[in-house]
Amino acid sequence: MNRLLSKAIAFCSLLAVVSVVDAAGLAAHVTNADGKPAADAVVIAVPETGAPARIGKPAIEVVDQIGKEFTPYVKVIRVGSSISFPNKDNVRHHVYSFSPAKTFELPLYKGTPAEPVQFDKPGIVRIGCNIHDWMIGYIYVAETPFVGKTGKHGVIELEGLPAGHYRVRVWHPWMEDAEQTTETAVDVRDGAPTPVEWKLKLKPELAPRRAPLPGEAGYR
Ligand SMILES: [Cu+2]
Repeated sequence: MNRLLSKAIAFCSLLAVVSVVDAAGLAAHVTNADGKPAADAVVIAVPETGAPARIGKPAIEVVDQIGKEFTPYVKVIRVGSSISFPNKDNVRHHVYSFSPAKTFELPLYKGTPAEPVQFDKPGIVRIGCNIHDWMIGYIYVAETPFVGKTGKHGVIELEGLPAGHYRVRVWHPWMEDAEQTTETAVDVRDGAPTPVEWKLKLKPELAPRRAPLPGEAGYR
């Protein structure tokens, strides 16, 4: 066999291995108690065998303030990542959190604060604004790179998981039961994504999330 051909064959078999590894994944489907899709549900997969693969690096992410709302409402990051909180409104905001996973404060400001905030502990960080009480958002700081949140159809596909045993759980800002009660053992194999489903009891939101419209009752 000539050398070029054997190199080509070696390259193709490498591609085959990579595509098989990439094929393993989880397809999560989350609904409320009535079976309606639950958006903004965070799905977390923790490998049972060995340490989580170091995929990518902690990053600098963004949570905007637009129209007196945090956007996105739920932000998912890996532990060690940082978030910048640019204010895109023409009023000042005062962003804070009292959550044990990260207590911080960005006193009244416009524009982008100079320093992003680093999240170095896993957990849930509830953020608010001192001026606009309805402004609430959540940051889910995950201990694993295998994490994502559902879209409006209540579905999230986690891709690129090494095949193996995982403890998989779900969190939603309005869930009644503790996050730990949702944990389930899942065997992820190469091939089609392994399905996992949850039906969550969700509380009605305690406070209206949208800013009141001009002329409507409510504070500004
Ligand atoms: Cu505000």
